[in-house]
Amino acid sequence: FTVTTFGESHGPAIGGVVDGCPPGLPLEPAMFLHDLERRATGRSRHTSQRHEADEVEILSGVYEGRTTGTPIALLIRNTDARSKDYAAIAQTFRPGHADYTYWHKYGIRDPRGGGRASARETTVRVAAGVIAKAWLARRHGVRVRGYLAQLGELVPKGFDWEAVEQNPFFWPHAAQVPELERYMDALRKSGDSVGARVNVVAEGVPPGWGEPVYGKLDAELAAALMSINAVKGVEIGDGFAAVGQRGSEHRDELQMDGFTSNHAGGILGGISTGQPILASAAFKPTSSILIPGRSVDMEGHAVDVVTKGRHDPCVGIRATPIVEAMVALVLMDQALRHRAQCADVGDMAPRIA
Ligand code: EPS
Repeated sequence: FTVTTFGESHGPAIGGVVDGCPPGLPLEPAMFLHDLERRATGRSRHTSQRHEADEVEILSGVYEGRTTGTPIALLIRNTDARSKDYAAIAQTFRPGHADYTYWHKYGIRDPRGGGRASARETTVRVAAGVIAKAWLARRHGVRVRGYLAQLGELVPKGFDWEAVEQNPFFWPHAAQVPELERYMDALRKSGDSVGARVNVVAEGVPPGWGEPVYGKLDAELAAALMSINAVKGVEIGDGFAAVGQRGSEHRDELQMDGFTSNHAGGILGGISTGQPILASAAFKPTSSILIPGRSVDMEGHAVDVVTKGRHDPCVGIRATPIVEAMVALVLMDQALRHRAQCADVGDMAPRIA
């Protein structure tokens, strides 16, 4: 099961090909609306004010509302591209941005904005994730959902899944939302940006998905989450907090009615335990900001760079659906691989709840 994407932020369209989806899965354009809307720009004053329609066209792989098993090509036309936003910085490199590394790798400056480095590319990941979420839910009853677990220095003071979809931050504690609004308004006025942490929980994953050495479930998740723009850290379960724990604390004890804790984040030895999978991604502060930063231009002169345009003061605010999508894509791939190799194992292994 593979996904590839194409397109630039300021080109005519973006899109992708999802290959290896089993036949027979009901799929229609309306199914993409919800998650694409959750990720989209311009839906609150706290994100980029670019207004994209983000409508998915299914070009192939679906017949009479069901997948056929052939590659599913998805197309999303850019409807609000404005590459002239980048004219002022086209000869220089934004500090902290991939402008610099792309130039060294390809020797070409793409005038169409951030091009492939823009978070616009993540639209297609979310669209592909819709397919994976639908297949996982239908075939295995798996549910993948996420929330914003930190915004700059703010952390949730309570937790309620119901709250997450009722505010533009995906924040799990409703009473704190006004505080987040004030925080973001002040940040935007200052011209600066902040980072964020997104947590994702996948429930209903049976024990046994993953590989023991190469292609470990946690390694695949880490690679998938790290491949999202601006991600600088990934944790599974307790992640880096495990460094300061004792074995007696970290190990998840087993009883016949289940595990007593989930420090491992639902994965042991690269294979799912049957507990919820817990993954977390750290997003860096957006590099395109209004505060001048030192850089060099392409002729080697020292310059100060200020990035105007329609940028997110915190790219993590819109990232919850993206992290969910990447987790779902990895789980679907692992489920299919597991089915290919181990479908006959059945209930031979004794199970706890
Ligand atoms: C982004 C910068 C802005 C955002 C964009 C992400 O776009 P651009 O500079 O390419 O016009 O609007 O997000 C989207 C367009 C999107 O759909 O997510 C960036 O620097 O990553």
